Amino acid sequence: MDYQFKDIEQKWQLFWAENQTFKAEDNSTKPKYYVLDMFPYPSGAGLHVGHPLGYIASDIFARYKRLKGFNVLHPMGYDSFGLPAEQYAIQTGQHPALTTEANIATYRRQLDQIGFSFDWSREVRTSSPGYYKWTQWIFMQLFNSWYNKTADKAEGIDKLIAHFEQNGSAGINAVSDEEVLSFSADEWKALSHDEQQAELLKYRITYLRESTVNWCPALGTVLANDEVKDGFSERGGYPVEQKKMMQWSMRITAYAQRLLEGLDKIDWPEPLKEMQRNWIGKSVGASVRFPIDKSAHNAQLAIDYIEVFTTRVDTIFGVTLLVIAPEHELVASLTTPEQKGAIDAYIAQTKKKSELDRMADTKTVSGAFTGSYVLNPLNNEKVPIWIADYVLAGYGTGAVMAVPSGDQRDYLFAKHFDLPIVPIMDIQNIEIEADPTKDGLYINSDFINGLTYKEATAAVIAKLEELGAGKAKVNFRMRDAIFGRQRYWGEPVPVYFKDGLPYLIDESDLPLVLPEVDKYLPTESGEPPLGRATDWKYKGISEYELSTMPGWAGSSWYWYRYMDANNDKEFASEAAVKYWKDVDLYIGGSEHATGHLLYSRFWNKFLKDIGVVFEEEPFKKLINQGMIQGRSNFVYRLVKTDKFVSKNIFKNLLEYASLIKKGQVIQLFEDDINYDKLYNDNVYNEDDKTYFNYNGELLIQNLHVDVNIVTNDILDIQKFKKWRPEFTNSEFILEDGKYICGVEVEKMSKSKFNVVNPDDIIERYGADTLRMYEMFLGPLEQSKPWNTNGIEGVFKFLRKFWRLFHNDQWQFSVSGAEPSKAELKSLHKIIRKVEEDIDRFSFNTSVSSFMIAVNELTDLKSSNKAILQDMVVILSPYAPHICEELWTLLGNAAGTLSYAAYPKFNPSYLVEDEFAYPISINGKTKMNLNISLSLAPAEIEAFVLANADVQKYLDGKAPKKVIVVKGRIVNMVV
Ligand code: ANZ
Repeated sequence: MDYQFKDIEQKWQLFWAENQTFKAEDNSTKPKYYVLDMFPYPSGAGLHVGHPLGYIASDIFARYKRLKGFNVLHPMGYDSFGLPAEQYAIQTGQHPALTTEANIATYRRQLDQIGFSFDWSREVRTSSPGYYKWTQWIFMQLFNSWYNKTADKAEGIDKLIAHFEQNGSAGINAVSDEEVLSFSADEWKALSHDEQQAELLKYRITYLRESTVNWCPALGTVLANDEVKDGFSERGGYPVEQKKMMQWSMRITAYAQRLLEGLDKIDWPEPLKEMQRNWIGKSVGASVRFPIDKSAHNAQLAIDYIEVFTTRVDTIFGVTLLVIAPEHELVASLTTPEQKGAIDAYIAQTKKKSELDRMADTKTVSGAFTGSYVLNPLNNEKVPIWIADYVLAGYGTGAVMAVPSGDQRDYLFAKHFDLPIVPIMDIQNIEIEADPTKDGLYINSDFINGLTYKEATAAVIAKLEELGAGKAKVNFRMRDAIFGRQRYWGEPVPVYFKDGLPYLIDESDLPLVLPEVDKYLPTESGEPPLGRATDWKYKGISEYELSTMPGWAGSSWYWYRYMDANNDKEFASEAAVKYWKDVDLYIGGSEHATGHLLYSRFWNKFLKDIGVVFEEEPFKKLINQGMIQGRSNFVYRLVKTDKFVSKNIFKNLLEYASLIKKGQVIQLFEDDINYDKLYNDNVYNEDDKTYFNYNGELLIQNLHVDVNIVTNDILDIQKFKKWRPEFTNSEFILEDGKYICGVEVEKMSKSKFNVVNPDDIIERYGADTLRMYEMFLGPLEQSKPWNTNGIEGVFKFLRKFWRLFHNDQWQFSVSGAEPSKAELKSLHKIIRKVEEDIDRFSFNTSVSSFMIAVNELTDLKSSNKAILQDMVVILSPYAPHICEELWTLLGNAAGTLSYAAYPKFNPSYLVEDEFAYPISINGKTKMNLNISLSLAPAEIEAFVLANADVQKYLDGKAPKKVIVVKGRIVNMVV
């Protein structure tokens, strides 16, 4: 029978599902291997051919590892909370759960069709209560923990309370809010319950605190920095303002150093690690306290100093102003009545800018003077306090000692406002940031004059410490992560309120199920949608938290759930976590570099600290698959006509257009163009349908056309006319009888009509062809356009492979004879090649090697059973359906080849590939030696040196140098 991919693929997909072929064992004597894909958000559009790229690669790897004797965990699930379903709910009233359910069904159907070897018995959905029960449980553990810096790990809040009861706050070295109280044990005990709880909140790893957020009133939610562009929401373009709100946050900063160090121990792409390093942003510097000059209006101020963070404490003698963020808590108290107008106006102006804009804008100089001063702790000089938006409230201390002679921004600021600039270095041009490591020695204070950068830094820190005015400090750019959205479709936070303070609900009340609401919009009073739920109170009395968890909650631990997906007693059993440990291979997009991948590492470390998981890092090896871009096709319409010109004619027209500009005569479309008019000024004439305007520019519209009605860039005219009603009467100006479309590579998107649905490819060629073709497109990590031009070739290859097992009448027929040397050589070449390729994740190169091997075997007219059976196993990770079918036809016991043994490479079959290497000693060829071409240079060297004749020439001496040019010559110098 000819290659009937449809029947074969359906048959095996059914077989795998019915037999749970890919169910991983939880207890196995085999070594474990965990292959994970980033699980998808099930969007309404379904999968396009770009989505499965990474899944195909990981599936090949998973199947390969099974053949190699591993117990493979290869699960799949859905990150199913998220905005699109909620937006749809707002528009249509359809419950997001229903939309999500329908989308998941589409995804599942599409995934099944591609023949993935997922263990579906472990499927997870972040939006199902059985799953988010454990997301809520983890939240509770975070709430019940604090970070002990001395132990460098999270510990139970009970331990902190016990310490407070015995010793008060003394001896606690914690990651906490800035303002924590100092108290004795007795003082602690004297605090009221509420006061104690408020204090503990400053230590909990997840905590409620007032923070500045990007608030979008129109969308009724807080937006992340990357969702805001130029002060407007990216979606919808609504104004966004900075607002202080009570928000749940996660103290990820406690883990900054461990997150940084862990990067050195994992096998991830270097650029990705670098992004995380930058995001974490470790800076080594000092904190310095500048005493506030209280002679003026603020004599009553309770706070005595402003603390700054600086990485250049050595420049302290060049400080001529202190700049604090407009949001700094002291602004109001520091502002003198005379300056109030200017300060208020400036604050109003900065509210419109997002933090990202503020960081990005290095040119605009703006700010206002508060009217107050601080004193430089080292020389007592009076330094004015300004506010400016280049200082960010959330970084360091939100205050900067500005050194116009040392820092470019400070310099621009001082210039703009005509403030003094005191040089710190003996350099000519202070417009260039002073770099003491290059520019040499200090000049403006006896204290450090003549010292080098290192010496000056150490001296200043020592002096500040002595004065109690500062100390060395490491700062991280990373902030605590906001953990809440004012939206409906997310995990409810398992918290209720009593007297304004948050408390966890009882663990036995988990999961806290998302309540029903009448509308998915904020309430009239501006509360999140959960505020609409009627009778939704804890134990019937207490208000619940109304915000829901952010998108990253459910995805920050999901790989553990797969280890024990159906456990309703624990998030995963200890035995399962101990067995599966961590993810050996994780494949997914690089867009998650600083989101998902950082949060996951954070939660993983926390879960390890509390003893429920055992590895410090969750994902040992990670690969970012490239994006499959769309390959868009275009048609060219002459404006205001139904005429479409083929691509090269359009290009000619462009050339002619430039000729007209130059006033040259043209000859084109004799019938269509009135030349006389072209030369008049008023060439553009609607009624005449002339195609050029006054400037000689073409009036041609460039329209995207659905790539599914274009084959090899040739438009199917009949289909085009039917594609949209407005094209029914189209006319075409063809070239060589065809309409050729233009091409451009763009993002794959519905609006560009360049989306290719895997369903269509599978319908035409089958899943095995799709799988191999996606790999064939190029290296996995690279982005590349989808281009169906080569897909026929891959399909033909599979048919040719099938053909090897069949005679001319398409009857299955293989021979049981001894394989020939040539056959064995072909086979073992490919065994080795594919093994090497897969181990390097180079899937595209394997595909071409398969093609070569099948051509070789076809040329050899091979139908040898032993050879072909091994071929089937090697190819099966790539094209599993056809291989399963052939495996059965070859007479193997009923069942799957998924757990067959991977053929063993035997180098001896390749030895006849020899080359007669000239052996040259001191420039003279002494003899030729036959050596296998498969040997590496070092092996060739060893082989040559061991040869008795060579030994004779060397006369017992070791050569000084041996140069092996593989496949050419061996040179020795003695
Ligand atoms: C004095 C100085 C002199 C500085 C000099 C630099 C050069 P990184 O490396 O990113 O940590 N800074 C501190 N807090 C800030 C804030 N909240 N917003 C904006 N800028 C802030 O940068 C630390 C440096 O950035 C600090 O060192 C401070 O300026 C500024 F010749 O202090 B420097």
